[in-house]
Amino acid sequence: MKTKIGLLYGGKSAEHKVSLQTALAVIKALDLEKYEIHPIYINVEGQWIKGPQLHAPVENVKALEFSAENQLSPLSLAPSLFHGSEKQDNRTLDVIFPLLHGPNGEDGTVQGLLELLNLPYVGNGVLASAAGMDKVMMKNVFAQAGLAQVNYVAFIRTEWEKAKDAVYAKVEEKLGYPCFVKPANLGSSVGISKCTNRSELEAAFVEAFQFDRKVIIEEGVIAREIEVAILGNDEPKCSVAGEIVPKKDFYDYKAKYEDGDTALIIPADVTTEEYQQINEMAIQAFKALDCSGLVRADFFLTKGGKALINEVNTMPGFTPFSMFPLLWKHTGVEYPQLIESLVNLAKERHAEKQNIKYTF
Ligand code: G1L
Repeated sequence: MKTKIGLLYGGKSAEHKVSLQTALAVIKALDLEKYEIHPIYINVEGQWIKGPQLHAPVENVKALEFSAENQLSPLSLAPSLFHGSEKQDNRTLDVIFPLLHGPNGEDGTVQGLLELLNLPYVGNGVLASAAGMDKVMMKNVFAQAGLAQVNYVAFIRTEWEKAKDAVYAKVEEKLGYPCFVKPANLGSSVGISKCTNRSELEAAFVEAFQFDRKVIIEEGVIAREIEVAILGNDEPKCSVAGEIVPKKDFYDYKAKYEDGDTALIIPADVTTEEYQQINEMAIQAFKALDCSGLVRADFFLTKGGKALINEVNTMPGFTPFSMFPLLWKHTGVEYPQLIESLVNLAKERHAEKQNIKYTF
């Protein structure tokens, strides 16, 4: 019997278009002998729209942007409630593949909905998705796990508003310059500033607080940026390492997302000891955050060969040209195989959960 994949994409976020491109690539890679593809489009208004089952790859993203006529209540995805366009076919969707970013998608909310519906889904659960979306939470978890990372401090808006000078003084005392000011709660690099003095620091706080009520300030380090990809559930495996070489001093949102002003080097030129360190830390981070399915783990590697974990991305870029799939390709796992593994990991995790007792 074919596995029915519910492909959930689009969304009310800045990455709507990225999500569509990714959905297109995933559709192309899914083996139609093994999988039925049921697209579910979330438009920019946030409406859920069920498309017709796909029997062949689609040519472009236009074919994935359905009009609001076939609106669907997210709750109707529930096994007992599901009535798709194929009414004669009572089988529910077997696995949901959520390709969504940002608030309502990457922060655990969609995962929560899928939990309530008891539907298997690809990737991280509620806890890891939510913790992975909040830089302060994530770093606190890493600290508790004993993972090496740069020094950081965090403030909420009201703390800052009440005593700005004390806040700046604390940053200077704990971290000094240069430092980076970031909104705690954003997957991308909007609202991020590099500061080398007090007046830049003041401007950076104003900027970052536009995007979140919580701000994190990180010590600036001179280091290479190394990333690895993790795949698995309870026994996660690590890919080869890749390096990101920014062509500018500091890689801002525009350089990263619009200009493609970075070079990816895979495999990264690191020593066996450096790779071993990164591999172990990435798996530790995956476990500390209770991740499942996948994660991209980003590191700083200092001149002295010390690895510091920077962050993990629970929903990494996922086109065949993104770091995560490229890292697995160089490790010997091609894109279609990667997708198949993720679907199997989703089924596995869901099956295990069915055996858990909730009462006694
Ligand atoms: F489903 C997975 F595999 F967990 C998954 C989900 C989402 C992998 C990668 C992504 N990535 C994204 O959603 C995106 C932020 C790149 C937008 Cl498409």
